[in-house]
Order: sequence, then C-alpha cells, then structure tokens
Amino acid sequence: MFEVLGNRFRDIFAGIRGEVRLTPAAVETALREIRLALLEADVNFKVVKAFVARVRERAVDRKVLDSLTPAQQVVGIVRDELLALFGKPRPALGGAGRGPQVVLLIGLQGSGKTTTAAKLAHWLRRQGRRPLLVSVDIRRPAAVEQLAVLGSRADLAVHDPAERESSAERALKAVEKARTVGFDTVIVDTAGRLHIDDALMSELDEIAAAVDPTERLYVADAMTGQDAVRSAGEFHRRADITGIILTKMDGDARGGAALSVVAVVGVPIAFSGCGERLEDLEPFAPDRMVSRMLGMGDVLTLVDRAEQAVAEQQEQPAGLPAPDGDFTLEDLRRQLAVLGRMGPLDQLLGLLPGMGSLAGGGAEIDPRRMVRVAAIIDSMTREERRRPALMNGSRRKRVARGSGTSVEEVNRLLKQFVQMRRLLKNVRSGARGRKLGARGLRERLRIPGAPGAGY
Ligand SMILES: Nc1nc2c(ncn2[C@@H]2O[C@H](COP(=O)(O)OP(=O)(O)OP(=O)(O)O)[C@@H](O)[C@H]2O)c(=O)[nH]1
Ligand SMILES: [Mg+2]
Repeated sequence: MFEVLGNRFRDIFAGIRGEVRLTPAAVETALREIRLALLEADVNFKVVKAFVARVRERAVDRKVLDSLTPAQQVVGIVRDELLALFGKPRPALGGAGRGPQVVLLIGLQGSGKTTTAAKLAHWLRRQGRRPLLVSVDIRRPAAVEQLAVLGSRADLAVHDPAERESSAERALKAVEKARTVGFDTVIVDTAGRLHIDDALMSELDEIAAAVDPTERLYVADAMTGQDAVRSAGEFHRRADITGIILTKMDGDARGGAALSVVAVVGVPIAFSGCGERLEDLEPFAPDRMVSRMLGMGDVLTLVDRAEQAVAEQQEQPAGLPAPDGDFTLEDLRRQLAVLGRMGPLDQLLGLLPGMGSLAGGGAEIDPRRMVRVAAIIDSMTREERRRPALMNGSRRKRVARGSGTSVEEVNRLLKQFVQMRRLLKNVRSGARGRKLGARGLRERLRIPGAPGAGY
C-alpha cells in the first residue's frame, strides 16, 4: 500500500535535508519531483495540479520558513495537504436512528462487495453490534450462496430464505427479521454490473425505496486506479452515495484511487479493505495512510492490531512469570500465536518505521514453519519451556518425536531462542536497542520460521 509514493517521498525529503534555507529554487525542484511522484502513483492530474499549487503557496511563506528546517517544513506541508485530500474525517458508519440501520453495498462486478459485506459484519460484531447479512444478488446463481458460505464460516447471521423473491423483497424481509429478532444493522450485498447502467440504477432504486438505507456505500477496487474514481463519480451523479469503501488496497502499490477519489467525487472514504481475510477491513484513517505514505511507518495500526490479536487470544492466563522474569519459551509460544493472528509478517514490517523498505525484501514467514516451531514448544513440559537449560539430549529427542520434527530442528530453535533472549535483554536495557536500527535488529533477531532462520 503506497509503497511507490513512500519511496519517492523518502527520496525527495532526503534530497532537501542538506539545504540550509528553503530557497525558491529548492522548493521548485522538490515540487517538480512531488508532482511526478503523484502522477506516477496514478493520482488524478487535476488533483495533482491543485496539490502542487497549495504546497508551493505555503512553502514560500516566510514566517513558516524560518522556524523549521527546510526538510521538516516541506514534510509538514506535504503531510497537511495529503491529509486535506482525504477531506474531513467521518464516522465509519453513520449513527443509528430508529429501527435497524441499513447499509447498502453497491459497486461494479468483482469490486469486492460480497467479501466486504462479510468483513463489515465481522467488524460490527467486534464493536458489539448485531449485524444481519443479506444478499439480494439474485442474478448470479452462486452469489447468494457465496455470502451464506462466508457468513457461516465466521458464524455471522445471514438472512437466506428459500422462497424466490425479488431483490427488494429480500432486502425488506431481512430488515423485518432484524426488527423482530433484534439485529441492529442489516448489510445488503447487491449484484454487480460491468457498467453503471439503467437496469442497475432502477434495481437499486427499488431496493432503496423498500428499505430506506442509512448508508449507501460504493465499493470500489483500488487497484483499478482512476477507473475506480470515474465509476464512483458517475455513480454518485446518478444516485447519491454516502461513502466509499476502497478494496484491494493490499494489491495497490500506487494509491492513486485513494488520493483522488475524495477530491474528485466529493464523498469520504469510509473503510479500506486490505486483504481477503475477514479481519482485513479498517475504518479509513487518513492520518495513518499519510504517515504510511511518507515512509514514517504506522505504529498506531501496528499497536491496534497487536492489541486486537491479544484480546482475541482465548488462551488461559499466562501463568506465573518465570523465576527471573526472563523471556521464556512460553512467551515465544504466545507471541507466535499472536503473530499468526496479526497477518503476514511482511505486511506487519511495512507498518514499522523504517521497515518499509525491508518489507519487499522477502521477509515473509512461512506459516507451516511457524506451526513446526509451535509444535516443538507444545511438546515440551511447562518446566522445560521456562528453563530451556533443562533440555538435555534425551529430552530433545523426546520433544522431536512428540512434535514430529527432528532433533536438529529442536536444537536450532533452542539456539535461536537463546540468541533472541540475549537480544531482548539488550533492547530492554536500552543500551543497544537504539543503535541497532531496523536491519541490525532483523539480522540479529532471526524469527523462527522466517527464511534464513534455518527453519
Ligand atoms: N487482495 C484482496 N482481495 C480482495 C479484497 N476484497 C475482495 N477481494 C477479492 O476480490 C474478489 C471479488 O470479490 P467479491 O466480494 O466476490 O466481489 P463482488 O463485488 O461481490 O463481485 P460480484 O458479486 O460478482 O459483483 C474475490 O476473489 C475476493 O477475495 C481485498 O481487500 N484484498
Ligand atoms: Mg458479490
């Protein structure tokens, strides 16, 4: 997400870091590069033009000029203006009125409506809400079933009557059911079309007339860049939308749709989808997007995800701390479980400041290897996990047999664990942690299961 821009901005800011004063010439050079970077990222050209003009106007303002270093000044202005591109922040979902809230998801074929419907229900449930899903896509034979399968896999309620009814009837019955059973939100997944045409519009009109939606969210595939912006705009002209959900942000290195759509269409982005899993939907957070874009990482997102993963973990309490309060294999085991819930490691690395460039460097963790490491730890006794020094030859053999791995693998894990623990001690004491930097940390802290870690 935003890798292209992130890299370019980093270079641009590095280029002016050495300047003592921000001369008009230096400003112009930076602006030219910013303009190119945005165009390369597939940002709408009118948006780019206005953006550059605003940054120029502010960058030559003398008062600001003297109080900051040139690089800081430009970063600050670019940051503000990028934020402005996303418009005013909006609540992820509009507040509920009387009766169940109805969220209509609309968009072109394959944009991710059905996936997003399930993700949204999952997200709402996490907020303590009671969502009900309904597909009104009666055109494509497998569409209704697709949502039913997604829903049942995650134990989400889906309204799926056997009767043959029109789209509007299906939606209306779902809302009635929500009212009687006590669901507070109905998410309506609609049929996609290749183009926005009259048939689509009249079908949506009918559904909207039947259920009076609180939100009409346009689901757009971010990977289609300016096409997504155009279709959202066209749609908004024909029928008002209240928000946009940008999907497949994970596959969109450029970010052109995200940066243009609010300015062009005039409707805020409500959520962004960044993967195929249910968890991969986030309320759109402009400030996080911008810090990610500026190569400053996104520690907030990382912390949130970590907290969420920990909260979800339904394991028994950690037990007593190890005798010396040290990092133990039990801690490592818990961390593996948490990591597994947080998503692919390369994605997570991208969220850490300075780690962005590493993320593309093949730091993927093979989940199967992580499973083996977990199996090894699981095969140890509690005492062994807390005092790995107990692991003599015969214990290692037993654990290898019990976990279906080999003695070599057990040896390797124990060795890495000792290294990890040493490193953590250093980091905690603060002596080396600061100096080590991202690369040093990664080299030293070989995460079990990562390539090059020997597993
Ligand atoms: N990588 C990635 N894939 C996604 C995301 N959202 C949806 N997809 C994938 O996009 C494809 C289409 O998703 P659907 O949810 O079926 O799209 P739809 O809009 O309901 O499609 P129609 O009902 O045919 O109009 C599926 O393979 C999804 O897994 C996302 O955020 N990231
Ligand atoms: Mg669908």
